[in-house]
Amino acid sequence: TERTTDPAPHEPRRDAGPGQGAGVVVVAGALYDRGRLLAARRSAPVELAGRWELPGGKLEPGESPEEALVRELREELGVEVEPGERIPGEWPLKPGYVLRVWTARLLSGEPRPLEDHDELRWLSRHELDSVDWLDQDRPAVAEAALRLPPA
Ligand code: DCM
Repeated sequence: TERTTDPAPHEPRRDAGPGQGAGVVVVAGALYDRGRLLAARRSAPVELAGRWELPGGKLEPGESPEEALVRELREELGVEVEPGERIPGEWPLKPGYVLRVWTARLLSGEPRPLEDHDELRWLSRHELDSVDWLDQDRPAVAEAALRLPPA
């Protein structure tokens, strides 16, 4: 979820370079239900709108990544999830931002595009290439596909 105030004091300068830590961590969820993976189409900002992603958002101060994931998916999709394992790897976003992905299992609720998205789709393994994923999400989606539980 994009905050309207920019940037908060805990966030690094936009030109933070190597040796300045991970910068802003964005956590996203590979959310599974009955052998399918959830894909979410972004509605904003304009340069990302229409592209598909694993839903998530920025870590807030004091939060663990798992806590941030639970909060973001509650806010954006209206569901409760249980985080699982981290998908190995880390992918650069805009300067100073990195994407890290966890698997997650749907506990309750039916995902709805409440914030940041205008469409959601549950994709089975053979449907994963049917949407235009954000470039930075593609390696995570490939890894997530390897972990798709049976239907
Ligand atoms: N982002 C991304 N891939 C994701 C989730 C988020 O590239 N799976 C990017 C989009 C934004 C930033 O991370 O530039 C913060 O996301 P949000 O606006 O959802 O908080």
